Amino acid sequence: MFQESEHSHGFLKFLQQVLPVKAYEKLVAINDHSLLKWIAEMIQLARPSSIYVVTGSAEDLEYTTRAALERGEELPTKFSRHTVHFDGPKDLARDRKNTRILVRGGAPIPLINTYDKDLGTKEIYDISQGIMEGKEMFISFYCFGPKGSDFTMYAVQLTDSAYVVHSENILYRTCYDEFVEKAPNIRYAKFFHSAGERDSNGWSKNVDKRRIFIDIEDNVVYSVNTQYAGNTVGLKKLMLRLCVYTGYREGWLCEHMFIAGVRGPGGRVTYFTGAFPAGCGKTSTVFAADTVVGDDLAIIKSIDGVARGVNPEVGMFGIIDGVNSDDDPEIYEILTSPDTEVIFSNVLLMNGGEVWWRGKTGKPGFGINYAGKWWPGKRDEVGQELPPSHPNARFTTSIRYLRNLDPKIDDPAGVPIHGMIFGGRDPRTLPPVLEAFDWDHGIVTVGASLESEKTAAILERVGEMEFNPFAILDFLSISPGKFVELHFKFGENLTIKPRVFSVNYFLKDEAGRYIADKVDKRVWLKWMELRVHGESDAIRTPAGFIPVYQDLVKLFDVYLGKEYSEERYVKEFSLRVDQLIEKVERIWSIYSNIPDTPRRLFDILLEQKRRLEETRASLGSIVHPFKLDKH
Ligand code: SPV
Ligand code: MN
Repeated sequence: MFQESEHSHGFLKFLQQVLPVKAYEKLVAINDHSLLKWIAEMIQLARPSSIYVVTGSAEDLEYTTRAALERGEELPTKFSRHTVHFDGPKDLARDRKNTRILVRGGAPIPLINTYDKDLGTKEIYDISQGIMEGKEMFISFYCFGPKGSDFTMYAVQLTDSAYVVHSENILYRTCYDEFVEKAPNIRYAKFFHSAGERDSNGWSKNVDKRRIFIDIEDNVVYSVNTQYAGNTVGLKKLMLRLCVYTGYREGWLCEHMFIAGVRGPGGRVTYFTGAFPAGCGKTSTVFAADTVVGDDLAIIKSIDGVARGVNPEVGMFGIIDGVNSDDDPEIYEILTSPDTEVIFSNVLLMNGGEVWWRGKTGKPGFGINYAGKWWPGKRDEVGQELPPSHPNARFTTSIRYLRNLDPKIDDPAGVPIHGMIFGGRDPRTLPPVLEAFDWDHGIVTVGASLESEKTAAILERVGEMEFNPFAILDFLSISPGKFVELHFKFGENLTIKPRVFSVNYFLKDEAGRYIADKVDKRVWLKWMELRVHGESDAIRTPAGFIPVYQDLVKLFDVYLGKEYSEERYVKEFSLRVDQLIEKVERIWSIYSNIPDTPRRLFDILLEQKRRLEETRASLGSIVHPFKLDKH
């Protein structure tokens, strides 16, 4: 702790001692003593051997990129701006168990992993004593949103990982100047990260002491003994939790959603957001749209009664597994161009500097991957063949490389959101596209009811549906009940409420075959675009609106040059009433155990169930769409 008096600040003296002159000057140009004091405290705790302040200048960016290579956090490839990072075999994904929301007294929040704030802070401080000894600490500053925007939040990252800073320099807008100009009149999050001790492979050694603790009250996140970006890159999923909490207190939405534009008649662009659990088509939906604003996160506020959204990021941290030149030509081109800047993580780096992942042309050859040296046919300790690249291997690159990047990506006012799409992996129940009756109905029966099939290897549980409301369950810092209530309130203040849609690309027929083609999502998007503008009819079912057959025939012809048979329509859009009722019951029972769920959610579920039961009584368990009325 630092000695304070009216005229002298102990923390300033300390900073002056430990920082090189230039770095000290850069820091104290930020007129925010509480920030400087926190930085001093963290330096005193972690005891780095040197400190580097990243202002975002070309020199600083260059320094960080070089440091990542020199320190073996990233490895070079045959292209100078493509590098490979390995997280290590025990650090390949987000750590749900050790990611906890710190709350005073450790009060439980339904479905959220909480921990007593004092105990958590003490634990982190104990683990972090001297954790940066012999290492350099980077201090960097970012905007979470466009510059000069009321949507934007701010963040300071302290880390001993050049890989984390390099990632953030790609994924976010560097923002040191804004701190100098605006602090202390800006609100910012503080991220403290250390990869901890690293072994000869560069992997974090003490993963048993991996902790990701999120202090929502003080806007601080601590992350130690881990490297995987979902655990370490402060502004990604750690910021999301802080942002959700701030939004809840202030009445706006921070969502795990993409933002994309769909072109309609006359060239108009209509914006949609979309929430999907991992592996359910989120990225492919973004690319099936016509313009891209963002691929992962959205901040949505009501401005003059209109929901407007910004993408707080400017880069993508995307799944690379399966990315191939036929299905994902644009991403593939970015990932294989010699001039782009890309960090590949947990792919195969072959001898000779070529990168390989599942989906890349050519065969994988000798090299290194997430588990060390790799050769064709290599087996792990239990005799299982080791895949060359990991299923959660990823790429980090700028969104600005995209040809169809939306010109409004940097617009401080964001874009108007006319529709929200929710999608899961659902083989049995939901049709490919469905529109809710209204905002509240959509929030309850689509967003808050989002589920996705488990694809884990636990055989007897495959096919079970996993509850993931708004595809944000892993990132919620408040109760799901409160999150639903927030959406109701948000809707009340809107004069134009976004339409709410459900999509499902994974419906199977009786023989267990997927019915839809990968490309079909483009048609569902175009249908939704027309619905938003009231330019397409629909059939009213007890669960929401579905497309009219003739409209789909036209859309398939115009956008895909394909015939759409009546047989397929009947397969895809026949209402599976028994399953829909079961879904309502499942969701009902989950929220029954969440005490702060608003009454209105149960009312809406009950109405839905009643409508479905009435339909079943008159039309049976599977209802042919032609038997239902046109709206
Ligand atoms: C996700 O899992 O939703 C991701 C990757 O976008 S992570 O950063 O790990 O959350
Ligand atoms: Mn995500």
